[in-house]
Amino acid sequence: MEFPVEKSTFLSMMQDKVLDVPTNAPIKEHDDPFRFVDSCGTSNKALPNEDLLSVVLKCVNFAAIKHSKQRRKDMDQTPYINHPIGVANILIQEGDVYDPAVILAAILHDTVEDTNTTFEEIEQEFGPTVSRIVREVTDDKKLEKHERKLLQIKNTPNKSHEAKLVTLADKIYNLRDLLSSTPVGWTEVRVREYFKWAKQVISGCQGTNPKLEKALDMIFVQRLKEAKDKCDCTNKYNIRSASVNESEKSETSCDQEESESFVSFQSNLENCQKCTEPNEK
Ligand SMILES: [Mn+2]
Repeated sequence: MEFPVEKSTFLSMMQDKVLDVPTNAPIKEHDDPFRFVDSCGTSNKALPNEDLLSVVLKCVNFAAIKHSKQRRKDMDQTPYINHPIGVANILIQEGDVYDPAVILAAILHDTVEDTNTTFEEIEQEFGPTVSRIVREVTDDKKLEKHERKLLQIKNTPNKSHEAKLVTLADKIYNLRDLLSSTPVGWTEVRVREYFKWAKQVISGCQGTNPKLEKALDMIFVQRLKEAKDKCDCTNKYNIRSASVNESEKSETSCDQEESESFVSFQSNLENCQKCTEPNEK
C-alpha cells in the first residue's frame, strides 16, 4: 500500500516522553495523511493498522501529558484526560465515526484551549487537517466567557462536518456528566443555563450524525424527566411516552397521540415556572 508520509514519521511515535523527542520535519500539507476527507467525513486514504495505532497512541500520550495537571470539576476530581478520551470514544462507539482525523482532533480538542499547546505544535505532530479541526472547536480565550459562548452558538452552523462531530460528542460527554452529578461550585441555575446553551449550540449541528443527535435527544428527555420529578406542578405527563424518540414514534401505531404527548410534555415542562426555575438561594 502506498503510504504518503515517511513511515519513520509515524513509527517513531511510541515514545514515553513524546514532547521531549525532537520531531521529524513537520508534516506538509501535501503529505498530510488525513487530508483526503470526503463530504461524509471519511478518510479516503487508508493508513495501515500499525500506523493508525501508532498515531492514535501518540495522540493519547500527547494529550495525557498536556492535561496531566488538570482535573474535572466533579466531586471525585476525575483526571481531565478522561474527558477527551471519552469524547473520542463516544464518536467511535456511539457515532460510528472512524475518520482518524476526527478521532485525533477529539483527543486533542481541549489542549489549546486549556493548556500551553499551540496549533503549530499540533500541526507539526499530527498534520494540518487535525490542527484545523482543533482550531475550529477551540474558543478564543482572549474574549470574555459570555462572548465565547455566544460565538459557539453563532459559528457552529458554519463549521466543518468534522468539527460538528467533535462538538456533538463533547456536548454528549459534558451533559451526561451534568446529569450524573453537579460540578463543585455549580448552582442549579448554572446547570440549567448550561443545558439551554448546549441545546442552542447543538441545534447548529443538525443533520451531522443521527446517532449522536439521538443520544443528545435522550439526554434532554432525561433532563426533563428529572426536572419533572423535582417539580410538584400539575404537568405530569406520561414519562414512558416521553422517553421514546420522536423519530421512532412516527413508526409506531399510536404515533400521532404519542408524538403530541411528547411535545406537550416538553412544552409544559419548559413553560412550568417551578420546573424551569427551581428554588435557589
Ligand atoms: Mn471538551
